[in-house]
Order: sequence, then C-alpha cells, then structure tokens
Amino acid sequence: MWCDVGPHPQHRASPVEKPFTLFSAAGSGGVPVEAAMTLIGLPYEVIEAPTWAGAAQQAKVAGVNPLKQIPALVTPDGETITESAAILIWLADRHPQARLAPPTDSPQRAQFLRWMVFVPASIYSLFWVRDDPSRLGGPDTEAQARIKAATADRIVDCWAMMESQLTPGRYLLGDDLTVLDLYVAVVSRWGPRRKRFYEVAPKMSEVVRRVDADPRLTDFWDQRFPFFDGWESKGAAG
Ligand SMILES: N[C@@H](CCC(=O)N[C@@H](CS)C(=O)NCC(=O)O)C(=O)O
Repeated sequence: MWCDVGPHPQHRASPVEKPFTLFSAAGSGGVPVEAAMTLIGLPYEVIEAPTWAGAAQQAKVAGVNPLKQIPALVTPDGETITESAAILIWLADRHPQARLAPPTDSPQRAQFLRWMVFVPASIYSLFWVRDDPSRLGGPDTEAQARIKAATADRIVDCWAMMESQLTPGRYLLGDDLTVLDLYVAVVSRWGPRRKRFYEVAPKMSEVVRRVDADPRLTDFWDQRFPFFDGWESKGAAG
C-alpha cells in the first residue's frame, strides 16, 4: 500500500482556476477518475485516504461520504459527487472536447451507459465483502475463504458475460478511448487479477493492455497503480 502523503497537487491550478478535490488512494476505484482528470487536463488535488486501512483513513472521507468510501469528488463549486461511475460519466460529459464518452445522441451511448453501470453494480460492489469477508462471513475463517473464492468466480463470470456481449475496436466501444476503458483497465487489476481476466476476456484484454500502455498515462500509472513484477497474477487464486 502507498504511504499517506496528504493533499498533493496533481495538476497545479492557476491562480484563477480552483482545483477539484478527490478523496482517493493509489490502486483504488479513484484511480480511473484521476486518469480521466489527467487526460482532460483538469486541476485536482488528491486527499489520500486508503479506506481499507482502518478507521483513521475512513475518517478522512467521512465528512463528504458518510459511507466512508472513496472515490468522492468535491467540485470547485463545493458540490460532492460519490459513486465512481457517476463521477466518470459526469466528468466526461462536462468536457466533451476530451472525447471520453459518446455524446448523448451517439449510437454508442446506450451501451456506454449499460457497461458503466454493470461494472460497479455487478463487480465493484463485491469488493465491500471481498476486502473484509468477515462483513458477511463473521469470524469463521472457512466461511471467509468460501466468500473470497465464490466472489472471485462471480467476478470472472461477469467479465466473461461482458466479453460475450462486446465487439471492441481499438477500445471497448469502438475507436475512441472512453472512461469505460479506464474503468475496466483498473477494476480488472483487482482480485482475482488480470490473469483470470485474460483467460475469459481475450478481446477486452487487448483493450486494457492498450490502456496500460497509453503513453499519456505512463507517469500516471507509475505513481498511482504501478506495474510491478508479477502484478498480473498476484492473488489470482481468489
Ligand atoms: N459504489 C462505490 C464503491 C466504492 C468503494 O467500494 N470504494 C472502496 C475503495 S476502492 C472503499 O472505499 N472501501 C471501503 C469500505 O467499503 O468500507 C463506487 O463505485 O464508488
């Protein structure tokens, strides 16, 4: 896990430009949001709050998100937006010049919304119990291990279903990179890791590898979700 470095500017705001504040953490669901803001060129500051690391970290975000989850975005106007997919869609729609979402009248829009909702509803939400299986399994370590294995299998099944329904181009929805590509590139790195994702989702694998290698994000990935030796298979069993 990354050390807590407190608020640190990513893109420095000019004196007249107020930054966004993002409660996030390296390797977390805040990372696709940070990647989107990096590509858009928005000034933002990160409050590093790895909520899985205990009460002190959760307390940092509790004031803006009573569920004590990241990501949570506070806009320059002081509005708070939680829910990773909502933040990503909102940012992309507000900055059409960055072409990070199909416009509302585009033929790709329906599938864009479909998969932007599918990822958090079917996959990301399982991490509430995967990160701490005692939340549903209680203290029984065997029950916890069963929860880990069953949720890993469910995640793999969800990726396989998504793979069966998509015909990607260079990116998941065609020729333009959207926030969906950033989202899937990050969420597919969590347990049961890319190794199993690659096995069931060969077409989407080509896309996420393209996102991993995007030269505009090389420094960003190094800082916020590095590709260390063995990252694709670490923890692949569950
Ligand atoms: N539905 C939320 C889920 C956010 C979430 O689960 N975030 C994790 C970190 S990646 C978290 O803060 N977990 C701490 C907890 O649930 O207690 C979203 O899509 O933003």
